[in-house]
Amino acid sequence: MPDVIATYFFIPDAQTTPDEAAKAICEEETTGTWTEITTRLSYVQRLDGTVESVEPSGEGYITRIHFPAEIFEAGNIPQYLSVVAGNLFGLGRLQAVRLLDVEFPDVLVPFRGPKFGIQGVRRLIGTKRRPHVGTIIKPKVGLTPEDTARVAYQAAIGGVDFIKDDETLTNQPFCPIAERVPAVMKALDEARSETGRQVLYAVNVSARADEIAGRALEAIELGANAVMVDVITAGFSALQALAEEPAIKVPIHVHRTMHAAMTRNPHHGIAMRPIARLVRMLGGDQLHTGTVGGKMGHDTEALLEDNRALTCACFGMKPSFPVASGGLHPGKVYGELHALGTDIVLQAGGGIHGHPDGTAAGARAMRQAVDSYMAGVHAEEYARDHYELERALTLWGTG
Ligand code: CAP
Ligand code: MG
Repeated sequence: MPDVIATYFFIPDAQTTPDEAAKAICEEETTGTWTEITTRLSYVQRLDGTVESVEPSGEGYITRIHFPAEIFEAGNIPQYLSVVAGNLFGLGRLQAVRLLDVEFPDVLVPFRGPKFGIQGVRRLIGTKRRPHVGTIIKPKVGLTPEDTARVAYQAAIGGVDFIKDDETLTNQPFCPIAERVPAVMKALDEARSETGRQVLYAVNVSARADEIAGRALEAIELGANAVMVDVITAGFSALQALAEEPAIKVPIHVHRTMHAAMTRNPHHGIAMRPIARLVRMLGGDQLHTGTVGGKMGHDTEALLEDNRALTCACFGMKPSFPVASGGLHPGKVYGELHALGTDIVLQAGGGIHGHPDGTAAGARAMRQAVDSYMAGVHAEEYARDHYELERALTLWGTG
């Protein structure tokens, strides 16, 4: 049976050679510990891991480690992570260690992947090639259900394709799902009667593991046409519970808040790539992966590879829609699309609701910026006869 192959960057401590460090990771995550033991029996050896390679890389080394597939309980994601991303991060013999990527054999991927994927979401919205424009209801928290619906209506008539709750809004008393969802969906129906366009609203259903599927079903019964989960804080199993619930027949938008605690340090933690692979395997239809010019830190080359992990042909799964979000506004659209391509969701919260003429104008400005890119016209030129875009570029520029 093929192995699971994990790739790590590491910096050994002063007393440890690179080979000893790689061996320590391998043993800790398979059948070893810090010392020889009297209870080891010869037949356990079939589960020993192997170090395939250790190569110098920058301030440290990169190693590929093979874990026998038999160690993994097929379909049990928490257990997979306990092996490839477990105790190793705390090993004293390593100054730093980062999980860069992980490859699973088919036998350990009994998951169906995204129900909708890029083409499925495009069919719901009615697009073929152009990037989708999304927005996040802002302020993050605090609006009443009625005012949330009012902001959603303005974004919809302005031309967004997708609206989501922010990552910290769930079911607080000031804006309960039972009131927020009907109000927003009524507003989107009104917008649709004016524009003829379907807009998805992703309700943040992040909750306790034993409540999340029920909360999603409640939101869908109330009319929600998409759901959202904060996959790091709620857990990968929460995403799996949503994706594998047959009655949940709407796209799943995956937010990654808390990811930067693991992904940001280039020497220690977990890179975005393994996270992206897991989210796609487990059924995320859309996933935030970052921007090339937004407010969060970014590494364009790594981001392109992370997006490829979402969209490449693998396991016969549908591709997940990469989401570029965080500090975006109409002046940044060209740079994002030029770098990332058009099979992308461009999301703007402040970049739409901060438009001087309000949310609908902000949405129009984002759509105009996308249309200018698709027409091969620079935004500044396009803005000459597109007032909302011109106002946005005057306020925020194009940098
Ligand atoms: C963006 C956002 C998203 C970030 C998350 C926020 O709002 O709603 O959560 O995009 O970052 O709360 O910051 P703005 P990432 O458009 O107003 O910045 O997508 O990198 O996970
Ligand atoms: Mg947010």
